[in-house]
Amino acid sequence: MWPGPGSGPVSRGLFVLGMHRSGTSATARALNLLGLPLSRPPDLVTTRAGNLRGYWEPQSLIAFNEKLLNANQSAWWCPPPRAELLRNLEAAPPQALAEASSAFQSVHYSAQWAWKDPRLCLLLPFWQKALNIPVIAFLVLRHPAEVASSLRARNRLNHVWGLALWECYTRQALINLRGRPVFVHRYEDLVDDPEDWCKQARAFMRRHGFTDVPGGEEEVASFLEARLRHHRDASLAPPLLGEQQLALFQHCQQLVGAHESFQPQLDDYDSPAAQAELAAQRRRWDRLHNNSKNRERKSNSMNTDIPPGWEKWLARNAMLRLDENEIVRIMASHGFGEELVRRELAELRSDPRYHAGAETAQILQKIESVLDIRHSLLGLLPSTGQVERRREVRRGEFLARYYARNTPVVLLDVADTWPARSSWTLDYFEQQLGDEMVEIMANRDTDLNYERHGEKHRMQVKFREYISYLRENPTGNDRYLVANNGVLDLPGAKRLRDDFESPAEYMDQAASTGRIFLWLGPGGTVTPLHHDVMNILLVQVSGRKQIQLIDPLRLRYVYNDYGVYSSVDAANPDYSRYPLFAQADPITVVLEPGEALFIPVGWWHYVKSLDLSTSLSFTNFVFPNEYYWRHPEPPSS
Ligand SMILES: O=C(O)CCC(=O)C(=O)O
Repeated sequence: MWPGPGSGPVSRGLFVLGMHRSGTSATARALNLLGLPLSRPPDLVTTRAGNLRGYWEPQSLIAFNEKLLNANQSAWWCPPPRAELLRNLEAAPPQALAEASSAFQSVHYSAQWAWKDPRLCLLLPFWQKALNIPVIAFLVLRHPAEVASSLRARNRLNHVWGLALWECYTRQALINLRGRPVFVHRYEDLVDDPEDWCKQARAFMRRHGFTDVPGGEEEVASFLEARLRHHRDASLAPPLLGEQQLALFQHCQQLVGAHESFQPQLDDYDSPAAQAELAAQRRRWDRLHNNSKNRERKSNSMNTDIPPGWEKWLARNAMLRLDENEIVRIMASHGFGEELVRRELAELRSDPRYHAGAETAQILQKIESVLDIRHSLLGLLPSTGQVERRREVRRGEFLARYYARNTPVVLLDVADTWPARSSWTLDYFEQQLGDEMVEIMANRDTDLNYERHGEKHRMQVKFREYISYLRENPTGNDRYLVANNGVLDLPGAKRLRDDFESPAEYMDQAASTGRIFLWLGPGGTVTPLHHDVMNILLVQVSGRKQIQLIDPLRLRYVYNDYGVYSSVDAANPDYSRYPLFAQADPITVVLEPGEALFIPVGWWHYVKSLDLSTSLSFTNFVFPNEYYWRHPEPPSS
């Protein structure tokens, strides 16, 4: 059970500082594995199954910090000049400090903690005042060119901008940490030699009164290994550093190591180029911010105006070239006058932003036509709409017929010799792992979107308690041990790994850490319609599962509203809201014990257990299995 908000002291903590994209997340997670809690788990930002990347930072405090920057007419991507920020933070009223302290205590509940947010480079003086505790810190450094390339790939910031941010965050971190105990390391120190890093980090932590937990080195190494695999950025030409940036970077290199009283030697001011770039970005922030304020004013003052939801509907359909009369007719049926709608359309079409949107929509529609044509051509084959069920598929054939062709198949013989097939009973799990703490997803019955809100549903239990729950509840959807709980990566779960093996024809047996996942739950568990970001082999060890599969060529029929999720309940589609889903053409497969379903990357699937069930999913194929995805997400403000 997690203690309630604000129940613990905030007396001892490690602040993890460093520029965005520098490895602060990996550092926070590593400290966490050495024994420092990061925050209440529901508040922690991490990501989905099979993707071990996470940000390992409490969401509510990120929001708090971003609001602090916004109050200074800035944001993480356009930080304010240091002197101005300090002046404003210094003048923060007691109420703001009390609010900060209470926000902090509601997520950092334990007597010791680590807190990572790159914004701390800028905001540390404020937090020190609000929390009134000694600052002890880890500072992570990464080469500015790598940071800038990463920001470009991930946030589409150009190199000049990325370097200016690196310079500003790094400089402010160094200055704000002056005189404090600081452990400075490079991202690559952690990645290249996690064991040595852990040794040094432990020594530093102990010297400063933190209690670490034994072990953890192996987990740190395997976390980093998995992270690295997922973390390669597209290689781009490295940006050129300015003279002052180079000097700052070189000085940073000299600072690597543990300091009892950190004494960096540097100018207080960023290079003129960085200052100019960030000033330009702040003007952009201001324009964006004030424009939206003006819009708010405009829509408040004119009650004959079209509300934002309808404005968006109208703009989208105009860009998708829905006939103007049809737009007028639909809006009229919702009470909008014809003249108003036609005026709004004319105004919209005179805006260059409309033309940019319309061009994008045309390309999108063209891509959709290509997908539809491919799907209808495949429909000419009698085998389309069925999933083959095969034995003895050799590696070459698997590649040529299924993997490279993005075609699902049921493999009937991959688990024939696994001891797990007979030994994995609830009694056996209890005997082998009963005393281990495991994570499960819980309270799913209280939340229609339990899969999307996975973070909120994580719960730690003794494995024995979960087994008792399964005995008492052989059916239901409230609790489920899923891939995302990472149980097989617990040191105690090693014993289970001797009970099965990665199918050698398709899998790289040496690369299994962090890439094989256990699913254990009652009959009736449902994993709602989604797709994975890589290829998966789902092997049924015991019990049956029913799976609905939808070809990625049917993308526009599944209403992919966010990330990898569909908004349709595939078991009970509401066709009045989601009429296109009627053309999604799902294929149903029932997986019996011992059978394996190859779910190719991007294929949508809805999974329901028909019995109390144990499955394993494998992602460690011998073939490349990493893809670059862009998903729908809410527009950033
Ligand atoms: O077995 C389940 O409940 C879901 C499996 C799944 O969706 C997956 O492996 O991606």
